[in-house]
Amino acid sequence: MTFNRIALSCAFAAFVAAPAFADDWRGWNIHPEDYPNSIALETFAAEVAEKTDGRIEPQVYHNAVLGAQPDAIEQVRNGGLDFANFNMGPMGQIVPATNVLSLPFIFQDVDQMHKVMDGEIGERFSDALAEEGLVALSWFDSGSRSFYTTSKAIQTPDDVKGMKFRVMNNDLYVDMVDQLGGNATPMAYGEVYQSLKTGVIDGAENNYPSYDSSNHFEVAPYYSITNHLIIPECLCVSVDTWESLSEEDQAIVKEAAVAAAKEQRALWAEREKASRAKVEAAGSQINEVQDPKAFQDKMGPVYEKFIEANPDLEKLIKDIQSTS
Ligand code: GTR
Repeated sequence: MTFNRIALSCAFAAFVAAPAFADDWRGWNIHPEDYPNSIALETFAAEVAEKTDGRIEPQVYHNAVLGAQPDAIEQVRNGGLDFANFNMGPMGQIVPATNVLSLPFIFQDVDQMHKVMDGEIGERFSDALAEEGLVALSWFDSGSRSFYTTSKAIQTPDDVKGMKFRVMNNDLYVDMVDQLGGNATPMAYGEVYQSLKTGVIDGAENNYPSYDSSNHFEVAPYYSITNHLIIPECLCVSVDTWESLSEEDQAIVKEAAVAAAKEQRALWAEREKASRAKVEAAGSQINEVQDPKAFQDKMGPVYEKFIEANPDLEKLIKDIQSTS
């Protein structure tokens, strides 16, 4: 009898400790589990679950198992998914202001990108995203992107002539490769390895950690340092999900996202070095381009066309360029 009463009260205590209905959040991630972004997303998920006492249980789905990035952006916008780590590249097709971040050589370096995104200009991007259903809670690093190819190193813009490159889903990148005399094919990240291997494309472009984790280095061993794109990434929550939260939970989620970004940036710095060392050891040829400015000098028409189509964004471009 006594035993039964204790057992019953324990069961009751367990029942009241766990929230009646935990809010299960589904989070999209393109990268494998050991990638800096993935580790930071897991930290975010664990912290949100802990600090909300299990009211929210975020789960991260790695390796793009929930779909390609452009589709995932749509799903977070319409509330089908709750959160994600998105690159601002494919975002440009939906939130035009974010296209400014995809202009080649818009940032001088990654430090300037951090200054811009962590300051008032970053808030302007967050506002533009919020209007399209995405709450950007913090900004992740994605380093800088360079071209890599299957058969020869790129030294000058002339070397790009006639080559076929995979780019992310954004017309700006097609214009960028056009200006270098190459052909660009927008393609999902998950299809690039096979396309490089079978010769459907001659090259692609990315940062060292993605060049490594996607195994593209195995089939495109010439990595030429052009640093032509520096594109930030967000930890974004669906507006629907966000608006369903109490103020207290919003504060918890925001704080966890900011902490996750801090962790991601620290892990990123280490991973860039480790990935470069790994691909070099595996036989990749890292080619220090002698005159990266020659590539930048070709980008005038990309800017002109963009500003002509988006005159209201010219000031934003200028504000970024003058941030120091
Ligand atoms: C990676 C980025 C991904 C994805 C990928 C790509 O660097 O983190 O979100 O945009 O590049 O090239 O598709």
